[in-house]
Amino acid sequence: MCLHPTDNLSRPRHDTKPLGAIALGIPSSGSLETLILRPEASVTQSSATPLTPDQLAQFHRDGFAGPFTLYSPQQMRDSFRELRPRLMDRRSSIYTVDGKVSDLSSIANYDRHLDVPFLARHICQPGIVDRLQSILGPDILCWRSEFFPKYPGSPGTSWHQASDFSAVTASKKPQIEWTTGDHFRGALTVWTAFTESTVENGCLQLMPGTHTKMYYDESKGMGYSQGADGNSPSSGDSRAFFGYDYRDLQVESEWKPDESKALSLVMKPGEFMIFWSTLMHASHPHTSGDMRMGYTVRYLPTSARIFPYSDSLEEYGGKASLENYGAVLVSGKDEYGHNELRTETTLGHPFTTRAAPPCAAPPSRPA
Ligand SMILES: O=C(O)CCC(=O)C(=O)O
Repeated sequence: MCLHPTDNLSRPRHDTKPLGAIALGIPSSGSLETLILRPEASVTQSSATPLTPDQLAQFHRDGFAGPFTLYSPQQMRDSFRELRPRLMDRRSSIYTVDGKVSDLSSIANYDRHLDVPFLARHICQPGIVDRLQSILGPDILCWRSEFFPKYPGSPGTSWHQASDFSAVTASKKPQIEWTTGDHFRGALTVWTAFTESTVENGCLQLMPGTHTKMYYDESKGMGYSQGADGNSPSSGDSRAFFGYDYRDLQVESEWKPDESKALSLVMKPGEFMIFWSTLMHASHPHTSGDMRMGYTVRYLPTSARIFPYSDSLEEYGGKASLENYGAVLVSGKDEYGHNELRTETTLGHPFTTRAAPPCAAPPSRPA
């Protein structure tokens, strides 16, 4: 029998917030990862931090788990201060357009874990990967990472769901495909607060329990238009989706997201949430002073196919070749061989693959 270590830390506290939202302000569990500031430290030796049975049950019911603490606020602030100038240097990034780095679109924010050492370590952090093992089983790939900055005056991110991520692509082809059971959809998203994340600076919002039904039909596709508006929530505040309008995908044209069910995830720097990309999610507009930075990493089981139909990315008004792209094996083994893998960054920093737990949970997801 496989026993999970007892987690004696409390579940998130739910506080009432304006707009009918709920703030999750308390880090719920998990030991602090203290290895992040040591450049080549081996992280495979740290003790396991799987989801507890209660957290896993809540994850299946609600489609999310967390927040969990990965770095202390001070570690995160220090790391992000060092990281910001490094992010501006895209010479080693894998995406280029016509010989130049694609810096005009959101593609420029993609997959910097493939060149930036801090991010290369981040995607493999045991505090993240152990919890993903509880959901996906032992064999896990990092598909993609992306930054979601919000600056003062930025609109909120529109409510949306993503299953195969085809809606934003010019080809309208799925970017990912599950091969093991048609009830699996989407990617597991790990959203880490690299700064304070508050209602005022645009924190993430989630709608519990919406991950098992798609309210958007990605096969309809959306046209890209810089500055396009997004779906307007009942509060009437400003929302957009980086040049796309998710209302174009609505299965029912008159439907509106029921924001009375939304949670607002107030998080400290260094905390993270895990949620299905098929969970309805959004963020508040930024109405205060300091920028908010979220870093999203998307994970899949090794059985999934990544970019099965394309050798380039064309979305968000940009286009870039995938010739240098590779998924990263963050846990276990890849017995499928469906995808190109990268074992090190473009600068030669090796990725750390977490060993499968002795009693690995099978991939699990309610139909
Ligand atoms: O941070 C945001 O505003 C949106 C994040 C998001 O859509 C995602 O992580 O998938």
